[in-house]
Amino acid sequence: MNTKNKFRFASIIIFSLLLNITLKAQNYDEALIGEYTLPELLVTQNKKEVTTVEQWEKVRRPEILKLFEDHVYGQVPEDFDNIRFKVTHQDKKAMDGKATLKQVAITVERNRNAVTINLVMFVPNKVKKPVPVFLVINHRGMKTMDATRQNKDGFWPAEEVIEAGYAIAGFDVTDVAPDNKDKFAQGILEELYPEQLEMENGMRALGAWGWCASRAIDYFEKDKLIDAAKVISVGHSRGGKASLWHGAQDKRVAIAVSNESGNSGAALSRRNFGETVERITQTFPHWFCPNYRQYGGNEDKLPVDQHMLLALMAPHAVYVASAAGDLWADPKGQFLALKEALPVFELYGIRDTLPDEMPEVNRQIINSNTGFHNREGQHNMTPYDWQQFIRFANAYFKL
Ligand code: GTR
Repeated sequence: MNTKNKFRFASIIIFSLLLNITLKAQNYDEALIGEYTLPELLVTQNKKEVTTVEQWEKVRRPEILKLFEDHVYGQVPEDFDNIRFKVTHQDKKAMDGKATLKQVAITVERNRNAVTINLVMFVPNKVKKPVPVFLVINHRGMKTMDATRQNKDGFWPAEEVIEAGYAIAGFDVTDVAPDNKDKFAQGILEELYPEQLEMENGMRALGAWGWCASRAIDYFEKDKLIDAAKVISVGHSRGGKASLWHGAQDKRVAIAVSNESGNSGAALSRRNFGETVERITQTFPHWFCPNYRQYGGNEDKLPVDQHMLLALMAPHAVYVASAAGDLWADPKGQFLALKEALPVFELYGIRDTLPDEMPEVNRQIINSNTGFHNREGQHNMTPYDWQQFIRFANAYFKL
C-alpha cells in the first residue's frame, strides 16, 4: 500500500468508527425510552377542551397548523403573480397503448422571477375519466420516473399503478429546492420567496417540496383526465415528511401517504427511538425552519408532536407505512402517532380503531380514513408498499 492509499484506508476506518459511535448514541431500546407526555391534541392554548368539529376547525386546527409552521417546518407562502401550464410532451399510446403520458412544465412567477416545475404523469387509457392520481414528491431524481419506461423502478411503479386504474405523477424536488444544505435555496426560495430565508419560521426545503405538490394540484384542477378531488400525496422518508406537511396544509389532498417518514414525519419525537430531533436538525438543517433546532435534545419543550400532524388530515385520510428493518424511522413510534391522532377523526364521527400493539409484520390495517402496515425489510418504497397504498385507496374511494 502506498502512503496515499494508507491514508485513505486510515480515514475510512476513523470515519466508520466515528459513525458507529454517533449511531450508537441513538436509542434502540424500548426500555430506555422513559416516560413522556404528549401535548394535548384536543385542548386549546386557552385550556379549553375541544369537543366539536366547529371548535376543532375554528380554533384548535389553525392553532396546531401555526405551531408546526413556527416551530418545525416554517410557513408556506401561497401568493404568486402567475402560474402557467404547458404540456411539453404527450403520448397517447404510452406503455403499449395502456396509458397516456403527459409531461407538463408548470411555471410560477412572483415579482418578475420564475421557477419551472417538470411534472411527469401517466394516465390509464381504459378507465372512465376523470381518474384519481398518486402524486409522488420525489427526492430520488427523474431517473426513477423515466418517461420512456426504459428504466423501470419499483419506487415509482407506473405500470402497476396504471393497471390498478390510477394515474401516477411526480416531480423532482430539485426543481424547487435542491436537497442539499448549501444549495436548497437555489429554487423557489431565492427566486420567488427570498424574504422567507430571513425568518426563523421561514419556509425551508420540506415546505418548498409540499408547495410544489400544491402547484401540481393546481395543474390537475385544469386537466380533464384527472379527478382533482382524489389526489393522493405520496412521499418516502424525507419525501414522506413533506407529503404529511403538504396534506396538512392543502385541503385538496384526499389521502396523505407517508412511507417510512420517521422522525419529524409520522414518528413521535418524544419517544426518543432511532433518529432524534437533535440528529436530524444537525444533519439536515435545510429541511426545517431555524426555530426547530432549539428542540434538539429538548423534545419535551416542543409545543407539538407528530400525532398532531397526522390528525390534521381529518376528515380526509392518512396512511402510514413502515418497515420492520427500518428502526431508524421508529415503526412503533409511527404506529402510536397514528393511534394518538384518532380522536380528531372521531370528532367527525369516524370511528377508526387501532390495536394497542403494532400489528404483526406484513399485516395491513385498512380503516375508513386511516391505514397502516409494517412490512418486512429495509428502508425503501417498494412495489409491496404500493400494493398496500392501492388497496387502501380503493377502499377509501370505494373503487
Ligand atoms: C435519513 C434521514 C431520515 C430520512 C432518510 C431518507 O438519512 O435521517 O430522516 O429522511 O434519510 O430520506 O431516506
